[in-house]
Amino acid sequence: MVLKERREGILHLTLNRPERLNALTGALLDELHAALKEANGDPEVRALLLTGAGRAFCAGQDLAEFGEQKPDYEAHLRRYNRVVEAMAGLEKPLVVAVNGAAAGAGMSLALWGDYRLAAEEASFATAFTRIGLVPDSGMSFLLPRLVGLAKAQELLLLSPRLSAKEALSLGLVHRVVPGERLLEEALAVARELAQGPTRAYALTRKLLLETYRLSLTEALALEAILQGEAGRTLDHEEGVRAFREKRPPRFQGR
Ligand code: T3D
Repeated sequence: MVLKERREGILHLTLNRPERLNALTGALLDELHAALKEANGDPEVRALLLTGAGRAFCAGQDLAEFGEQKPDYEAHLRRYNRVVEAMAGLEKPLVVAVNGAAAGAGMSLALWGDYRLAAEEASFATAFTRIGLVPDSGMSFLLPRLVGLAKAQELLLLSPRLSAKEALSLGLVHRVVPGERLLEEALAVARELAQGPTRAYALTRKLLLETYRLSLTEALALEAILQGEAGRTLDHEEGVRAFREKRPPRFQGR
């Protein structure tokens, strides 16, 4: 259900239930969680790329998973939350290539990428309230931060289906490319990130999330602590040396 392929320091993950638009089941979420944890602990992996197989990126929760049974969503969400915590806590950058429809929790997963590319034919829909649910998988946390409260209200309450172009204009994705070039372009970004200063990226990710809940004084203090840590890395030494020697740096991710 989750295809894994490693190359050039990149772990390429593909949600692979194309016959169901890669809709999320408990088993798929568990596989995704395991892959994220494994990647995080593996120093050879210095960037991740997430995409979907077939014509969709991910249609969110598989609405057929529970059949006629009434699911215990609160319990089921623990599986989602583990995945989201793993994505938020990644110590390497995550590139997301949205190849088609991203709806509900599928849209949430896409938004957790640090760099998000969309194919021209991709679309985005929050979808939750359309089926009488509230936003989950971090959508209520991320969406207003990405697009502002007013737009988040509209996207969550009315759930319009946004084109890739609209998503770009709202800042939901960083770039839109023709579908046939999506993977190539996403891999190029992932490759660049995989050759970068991995610790500095990890600490930057952490800062960007943490500062939302901190006062300015606390944010400045955290910046100082994490700068101290970044300053002790070999990559920082290499970055300064390369600058002085007027050559591109050769970062090792340490
Ligand atoms: O803890 C919990 O479990 C709660 C967590 C909730 C998290 C959530 O993600 S809630 C939101 C769930 N997702 C949705 O409500 C999205 C539903 N799907 C759609 O809105 C649309 O299908 C898409 C925008 C994703 C794609 O539209 P389109 O026009 O390209 O395809 P389609 O014709 O609507 O769907 C094609 C088939 O996929 C169709 O099946 P059929 O008729 O060919 O047999 C459709 O039923 C099926 N499908 C689409 N989404 C889902 C799905 N089957 C199961 N689960 C889905 N989410």
